[in-house]
Amino acid sequence: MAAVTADQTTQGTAGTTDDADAERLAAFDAAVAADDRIEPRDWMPDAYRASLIRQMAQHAHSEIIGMQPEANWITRAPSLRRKAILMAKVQDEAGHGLYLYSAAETLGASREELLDKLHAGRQRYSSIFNYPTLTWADVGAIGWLVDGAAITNQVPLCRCSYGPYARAMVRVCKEESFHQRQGYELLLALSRGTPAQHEMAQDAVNRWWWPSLMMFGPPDDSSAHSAQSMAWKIKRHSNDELRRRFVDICVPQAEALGLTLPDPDIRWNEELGQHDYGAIDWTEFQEVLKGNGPCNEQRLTQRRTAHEEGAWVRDAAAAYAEKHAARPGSAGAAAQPVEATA
Ligand code: FAQ
Repeated sequence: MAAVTADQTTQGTAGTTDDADAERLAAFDAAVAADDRIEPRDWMPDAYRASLIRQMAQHAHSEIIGMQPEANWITRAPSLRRKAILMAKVQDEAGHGLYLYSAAETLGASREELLDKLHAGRQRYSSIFNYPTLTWADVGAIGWLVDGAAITNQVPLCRCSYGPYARAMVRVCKEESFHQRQGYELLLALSRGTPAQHEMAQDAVNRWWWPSLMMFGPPDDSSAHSAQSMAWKIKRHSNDELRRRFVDICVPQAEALGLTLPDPDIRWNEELGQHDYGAIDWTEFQEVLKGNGPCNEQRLTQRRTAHEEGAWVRDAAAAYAEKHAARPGSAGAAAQPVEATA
């Protein structure tokens, strides 16, 4: 962004603080309008920073809490191949959390602070991860539908106005795309398997369909943040636009899978060139957000326990870094072990 940097703000050319503020805001607005990226050292309005931290924190928390429902099946995967794939996928989700916490750090929000807020119930994570994984087919339904919804939402975030968030999304989307395909392939194998396997796949889709639609957030007329986030080009599309796009993607895929989406009201709308779909139970969504979903308590308790049990790892890593930083002539990175060459 060729705008005013945070350093320059202390030496603005305008005579008064008001003038300087107006100049910085105008530069920020112009950068957003021109589709330039806002970078960490650029000046930005406090509300823009706060809104990004809110969304990115929720996103990061979703990635790490989202490891739980699928990790539940790692020990029970039906083959070594499926187990290896699932382990890699769950590990990828941890990686996504790390990119996002690092991106949030560029806004001045430390990972420690964000995790404390998650554990205290003061920041959200996606509603979808408060549903249980009851059968092996749920792993396929999560890959196909949950990762599919995540990609639909996140591809436009690759063009988010905030540089570090947009760049993190590029890699995340590539990996989510692979996750979505493995879920689809898993469901296809079950759908074409025995009648019992087909039934298990259909039951998983029945249970995950509606919560997946809720991932996109409340309807546009009750979305508190959409208008401002879209004006700032954090979000590029509204919740309902993306939800409808997701339905359009899923309808032919369900057909190819030989599975039925559990909504008798889905039909092609010739005029809109998109599918219509049935009414979403927004009361259920609000209840999950309030903490009353089937697994809210379990997910948060497990997260807090994992954090407490991992304290020794964080302590050891910090002690190691401190020891190496204190070595004479060491700049930290120079103290890394060097691989032997032949
Ligand atoms: N769950 O005004 P809006 C994944 C809250 S990653 C919980 O519309 P906004 C990968 C919202 O925060 C999935 N809360 O908000 C994976 C706000 O509350 P607040 C996560 C929700 O921000 C796959 C209030 O409702 N992805 O799945 C939800 O403009 C498999 C009003 O809502 C992201 O986070 C919800 N579903 O739009 C991992 C993507 N929806 O803060 C493991 C980035 C809304 O006022 C396994 N985030 N709320 O208290 C976004 O795009 C947006 O934040 C939205 C919400 C679209 C989620």
